[in-house]
Amino acid sequence: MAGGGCTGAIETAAEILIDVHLRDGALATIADDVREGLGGTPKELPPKYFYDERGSQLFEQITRLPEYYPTRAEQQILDRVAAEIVSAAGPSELVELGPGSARKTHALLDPILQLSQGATYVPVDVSESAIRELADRLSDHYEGIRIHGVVGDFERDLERLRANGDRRLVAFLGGTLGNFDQRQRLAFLRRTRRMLGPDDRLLIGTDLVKDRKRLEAAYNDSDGVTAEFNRNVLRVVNANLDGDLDPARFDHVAFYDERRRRIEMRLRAHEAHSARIEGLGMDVVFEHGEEIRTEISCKFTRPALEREYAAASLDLIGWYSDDENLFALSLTRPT
Ligand code: SAH
Ligand code: AVI
Repeated sequence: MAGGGCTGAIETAAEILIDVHLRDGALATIADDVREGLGGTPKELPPKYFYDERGSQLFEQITRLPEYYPTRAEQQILDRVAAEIVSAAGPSELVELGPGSARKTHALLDPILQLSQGATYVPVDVSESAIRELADRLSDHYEGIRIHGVVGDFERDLERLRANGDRRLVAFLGGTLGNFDQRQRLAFLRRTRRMLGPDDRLLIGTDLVKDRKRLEAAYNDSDGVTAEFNRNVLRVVNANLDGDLDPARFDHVAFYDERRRRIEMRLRAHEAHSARIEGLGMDVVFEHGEEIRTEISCKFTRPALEREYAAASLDLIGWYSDDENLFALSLTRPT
């Protein structure tokens, strides 16, 4: 995301189109989000700012950590049920919100392209490097695929996705729904619901409630990759708003809040200091031990999700879990 350009469309090859909506998308909100988030108490920053090129690479490393089970669990489910879901839904377009590297997406694209040669894949991600890399890889891998990448914010830019009359499968994998709080989830689900025609389907991956030990290990890996990912949000703020926030002055903190069923990730200042954010004309003072909340990662149960889907006029029509019941895929359709 850092260093991204203005709105525009770049034809990179006959079958790849990449739209870039940054200045009026994700980056349009960074000044307001940082002013509000670091100006208020308690301090907080939205998780979408983790993902510049370095942040996207760090997340990719997280997915391969022994402690971080969600990616492997979701891959296992997809390998088992993706073909069945695709054959029932019959999509000729796959829209994926926040695909990252889109490694797991192969499980959906393989059967979609078998069904419909020339199907369209529409990945929407704030990370420009992620969109460009996946577009290169997938266009090499799948002959005939049409890729319409969108570099933008799935909280703001969904209305821009042109409906083309094709039957759509919309995928939101990885547990990213859990990075919203309940109010944001409802707003997001309702907005996504509005993209769906009667025959379209929405497939959502969510992490499930489980024991604290397993959860906390996943967000406190022994190699410190998650800690670096967490600190990366400070680098993104610095790069975009000419700041001098010092990542080395913050400890990584991640714990499970059992009552709220969510992991909270924070950065804790281990000494009192202040930072300057020139782009906002703002000095930020940190007390010793003061924290910035950088992410929540909510964990779910089937009944809780079913209620949330219903509130967004979505019917749960399929529920798929892995062998250990760690993670689930929900298949929904508009009511
Ligand atoms: N779906 C992938 C990646 C999950 S990481 C997987 O399951 O492994 C979350 C992804 O969502 C990242 O690629 C990040 O860049 C993207 N993302 C986060 N917030 C976003 C937003 N508001 N709009 C668009 N993309 C966003
Ligand atoms: C993208 N999202 C679902 C990840 C999660 O588990 O909440 C982001 C992450 N944060 C720390 N590790 C991984």
